[in-house]
Amino acid sequence: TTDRGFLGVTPPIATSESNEREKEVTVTLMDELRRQNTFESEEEARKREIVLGRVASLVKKFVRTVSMSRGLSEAAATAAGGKIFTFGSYRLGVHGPGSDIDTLCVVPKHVSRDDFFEVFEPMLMEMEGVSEVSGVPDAYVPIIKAKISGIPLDFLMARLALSSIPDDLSLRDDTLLRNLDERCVRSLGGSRVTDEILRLVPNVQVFRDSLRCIKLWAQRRAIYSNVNGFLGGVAWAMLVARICQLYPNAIAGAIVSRFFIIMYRWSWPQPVLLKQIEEGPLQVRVWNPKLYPADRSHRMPIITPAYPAMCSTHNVTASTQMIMTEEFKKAADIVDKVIVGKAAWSELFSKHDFFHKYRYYLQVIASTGNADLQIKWAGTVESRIRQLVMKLEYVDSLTLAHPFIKGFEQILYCLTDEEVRLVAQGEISDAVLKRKKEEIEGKEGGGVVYSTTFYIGLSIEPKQAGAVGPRRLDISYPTQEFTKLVRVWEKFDESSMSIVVQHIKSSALPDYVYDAGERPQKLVQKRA
Ligand code: 3AT
Ligand code: MN
Ligand code: MN
Repeated sequence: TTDRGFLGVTPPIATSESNEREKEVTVTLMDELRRQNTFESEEEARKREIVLGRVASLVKKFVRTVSMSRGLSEAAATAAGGKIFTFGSYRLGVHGPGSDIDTLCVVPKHVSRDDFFEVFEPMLMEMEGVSEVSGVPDAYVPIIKAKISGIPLDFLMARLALSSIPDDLSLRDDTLLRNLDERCVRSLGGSRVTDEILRLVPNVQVFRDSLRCIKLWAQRRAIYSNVNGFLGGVAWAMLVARICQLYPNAIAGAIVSRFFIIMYRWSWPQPVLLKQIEEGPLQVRVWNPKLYPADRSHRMPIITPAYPAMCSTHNVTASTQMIMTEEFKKAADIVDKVIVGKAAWSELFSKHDFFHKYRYYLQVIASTGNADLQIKWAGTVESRIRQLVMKLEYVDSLTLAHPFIKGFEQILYCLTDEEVRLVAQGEISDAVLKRKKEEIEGKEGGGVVYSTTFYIGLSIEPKQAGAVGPRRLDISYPTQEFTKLVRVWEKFDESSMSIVVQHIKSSALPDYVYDAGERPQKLVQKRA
């Protein structure tokens, strides 16, 4: 708590303790979260600690090795230190079984980023129990992914302007960022933000339990995804943290209930802040809508608490904002019923109805003939989908363009070149969808096509009374603009990558978008 006696940019709304009923529903909420398998086992938790211990030693060994190769004595090389910090869901204490451990490796100034990929990565590969090591040195935030004893880890690195990294180093001091490479500043960001969030909530356990509930709800309702214009893990964490600040003595059941009501009524674009935005020692922009028009365009700004303050919700569009607001309302109604005993928590976590909700859908199909290339191409297309959504929002008769949060991947085995051509154009027949790899082996012509399909649900304005003829929906302009936009990607290659945007009726949705037994019955008959 600060010298003003509270955490946050305003005083709390209420400082009262939770009542008996709120305590009861907190117990049933935690039971439901366990039933939904959101917690890892004690065995897995112990395994993670062992893995982290081994990683911490490896980072020290890495720093020592590089230090000695730079001519430092053995004693000086050992004193150079090296330290790991975790961030992401593991650091927040809301990870589930199978979550990764996001790990930042902090090294002294004489250890370079090249060393991280040329020395640390091979050391990692040699470690016992390690698999699937893959480094991406040229990413915006360079990263090494690996699995140790079956636990996935993401490794980032930051090189500080210090000659040694002591075990008790803290990353809180903003002046540490001075004279650092931008990639190091970005890599430090995740850890500094998570630590700051934990410092800014009045009760960490209440925050964790509440966030675990909100994360599960957002995932089930298909509104957990930063790239697609919804909110990512950090943004959801900051929203929950703000509600915790407003009710410092409330327990999880009460926080969750207030969360939905307050978020439903929030007067956007008023930002959600966990503390006042501060200036700092770098020549970087700090979020400021008074100064920067780009920041003024943020519809639901949720601002990170560590310097340099940034908006974590840059991708939100008019459509995704509407969808999230509607979900806040629905959830608030369910939680109201839970509190009076007329609903169970499980209702809050019911699956989304995206593929039942709209009459028309857009399919955005990205395909290539190569698995590695497909990951990059599909990722590029996905990261531009919000641009398509924004263009669609300008179409008169469209009230909403609802992007689904994940793409559906297919490997298609084509018998002929003609089939390959059709598949690349988005004409994927049932025969091709069902064909097995063995059926094309040893055959001339045809080949394998990797395709990823993204869906956008379209809500069309009802026809005006007295209007003549069917309502025509013309989306050729936004879709053409969108395909042009993805083709200007610097690595785009006409001969190996294709992109198709087409609209289909809901009855033509493929079976793979539904769980077993989920497909509306009438439609199944019509198709048969
Ligand atoms: P999980 O439990 O792991 O699913 P999480 O919140 O830890 O949830 P991630 O591991 O995907 O999620 O991400 C952790 C943080 O890493 C969040 C963000 O600060 C950073 N991050 C994630 N993806 C990227 C990315 N593509 N580029 C840069 N930073 C990223
Ligand atoms: Mn993670
Ligand atoms: Mn991760």
